[in-house]
Amino acid sequence: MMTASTARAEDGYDLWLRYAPLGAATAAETRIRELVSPDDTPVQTATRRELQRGLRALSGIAPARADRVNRDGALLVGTPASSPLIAGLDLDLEGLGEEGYRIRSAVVGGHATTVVAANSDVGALYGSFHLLRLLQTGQPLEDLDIREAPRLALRVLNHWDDLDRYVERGYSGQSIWDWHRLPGWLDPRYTDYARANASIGINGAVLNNVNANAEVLTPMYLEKVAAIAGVLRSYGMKVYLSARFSAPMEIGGLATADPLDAGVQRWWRAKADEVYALIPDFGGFLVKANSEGQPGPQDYGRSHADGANMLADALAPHGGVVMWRAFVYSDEEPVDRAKQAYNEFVPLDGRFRDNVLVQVKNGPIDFQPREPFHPLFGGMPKTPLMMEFQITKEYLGFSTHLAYKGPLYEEVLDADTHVRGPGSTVARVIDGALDGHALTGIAGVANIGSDRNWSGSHFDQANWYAFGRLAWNPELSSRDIAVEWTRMTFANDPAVVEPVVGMMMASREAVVDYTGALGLHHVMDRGHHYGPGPWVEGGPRADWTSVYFHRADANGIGFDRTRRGSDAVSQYAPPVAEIFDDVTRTPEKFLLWFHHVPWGHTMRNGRSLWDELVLRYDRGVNAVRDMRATWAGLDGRIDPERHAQVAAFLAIQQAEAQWWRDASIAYFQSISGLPLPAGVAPQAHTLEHYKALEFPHAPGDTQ
Ligand code: GCW
Repeated sequence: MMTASTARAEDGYDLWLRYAPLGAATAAETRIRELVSPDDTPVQTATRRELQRGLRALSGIAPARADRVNRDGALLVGTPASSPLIAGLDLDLEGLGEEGYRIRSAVVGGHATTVVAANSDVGALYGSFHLLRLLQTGQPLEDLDIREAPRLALRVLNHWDDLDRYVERGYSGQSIWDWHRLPGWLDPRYTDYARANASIGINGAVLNNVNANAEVLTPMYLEKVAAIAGVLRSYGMKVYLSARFSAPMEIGGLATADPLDAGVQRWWRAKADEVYALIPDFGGFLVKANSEGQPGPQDYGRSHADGANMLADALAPHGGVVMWRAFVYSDEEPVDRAKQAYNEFVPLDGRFRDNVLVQVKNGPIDFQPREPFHPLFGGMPKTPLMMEFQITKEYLGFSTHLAYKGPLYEEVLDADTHVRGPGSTVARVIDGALDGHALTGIAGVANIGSDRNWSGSHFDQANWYAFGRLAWNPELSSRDIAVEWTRMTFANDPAVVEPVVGMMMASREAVVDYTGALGLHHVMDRGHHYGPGPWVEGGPRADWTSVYFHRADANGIGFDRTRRGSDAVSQYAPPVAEIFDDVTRTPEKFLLWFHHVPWGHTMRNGRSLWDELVLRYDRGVNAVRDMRATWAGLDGRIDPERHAQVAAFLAIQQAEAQWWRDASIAYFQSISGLPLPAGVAPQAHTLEHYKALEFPHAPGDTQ
């Protein structure tokens, strides 16, 4: 059946801000008749415009604009400073900080009114987006009494975007930053990007790749950066840049980048002054140093703290921060790669300046479909630790596979580090509650590009959305977020919401199953990381191969990280370490992450490990087949353009899941020498066939 909304052509550009018309009954019940909101600052203007746009589209009728409340059904927005009416209400706005807000049903001037009140314009903007979300998701506007404030201070996207618009690990077109035409041409996309981010509370963006080019710090580029900052500012967003540690040599003509060299320190101070003269609210620098070939303080025998502090001192007079990445592993170090960041950084705890955050990936290896939480969370109590999640799906099927990462984020945030007893969750480490840090943050490696639908696929928009919502409140449920997103992105109809949310919630586990379950990791093909490659060995470094990580041999499989092995388990607090050290207590989802076990190891369900692994591959493929069938059943309930693309991508995913399954089984069977469990179909081709496949132009191949 075609309804009015499914008849609209949709290409995904509007994201979750489609403001699709509400049904007549809902529109009549929730209609805002009058809008009273200030319009004196850029943020106020942005807020008012968004409300007008949203309210008009949702209800079909534009609200009247007024300076005071004249009728029932009014919406009053502002701060005590911007609105005498709000000041007169004497609302309790304490504890909301600069970004929080209240939404209240009240009687103003004798009229039923919805009030969005905050301490700052940005808070009122966030509150307005929240109100629009209530309307979009079909909530009643009665008896509202909402108090919201973000749990984390810095909620930023990391764009791995190069200045030539190549996006490292990007699967959605080119960089949205059109550097060549900047600053003269401000693509309207920048505004829509900022709107989308503000709607979920993201308040910062690192514009360029952590594998940084120093040129972004030259005057020509800083002018372009300032132009972007000008657009983002109206939506409460700050810009940050990735700083290349050797910039003083590359663009400053110095002979060294030694952080203890006075000339180098002067250079960075002058550079910071120059940046802030152009961008007074510049956020600061993100740095990847001494990692995967990037320059850093260790090139001069200095520590990560020396490097971070030197930059922190340059930024401090202006209020900027340094986000120093902990994603480091040495190319000589024979130590288990999973242990290296912890070994490097824990001794530096307490040695960083106040305006430094150490940014830690969610797990100790690298954004795999499943990893245990990084042991640095809880391991550096004196240092604010920032979470780094990947939103782009480097290891979860690029943009064609449907994999909702909300459950992955949730699993990590909810993980209990036990460092201060039970309840010491990763969420409470990063929100500062556990160790009393006020400077807190979270970063997501963006999946945004020049594709019309921004993220490469319609469902990948949900990962951007979920990241933002969890950045605001890391204790939200990923299912609730999926419901919200589905209602706004597709429809409020339960016949759409239930199946779509069901698909989303099962999707990440499906990817885990068909790429390698039970704690397997880093088994993808080399370089571009597209498709299976459990056979990958040799090359420049052992810890870039698959065999290093799965360690499969005739006897068994898995990386022994117990006390008898690499002892990575001891980097966790004792109650956690004991569990991970004990094969009978380790959650089976992490079995092969922490243990090398015989192929015949008995799983909790009584099956052998080998049989279970094979059945998991099948389970993953079957889950994709089910998603496809579910989606096919939604034909006619979703607009045809988006429905068709999702359907085509699911077909790709099914074929690739089968490929992952077949190739992986072929490889592991060549090692285990065991027969497939009864009833399991053999793989379609020989192992040699899968090993010979090459993808010379797959995204990520050339860089
Ligand atoms: O995930 C890996 C990627 C690299 C990336 C690196 C990092 C930006 O394969 O492309 O480089 O991690 O996070 O620094």
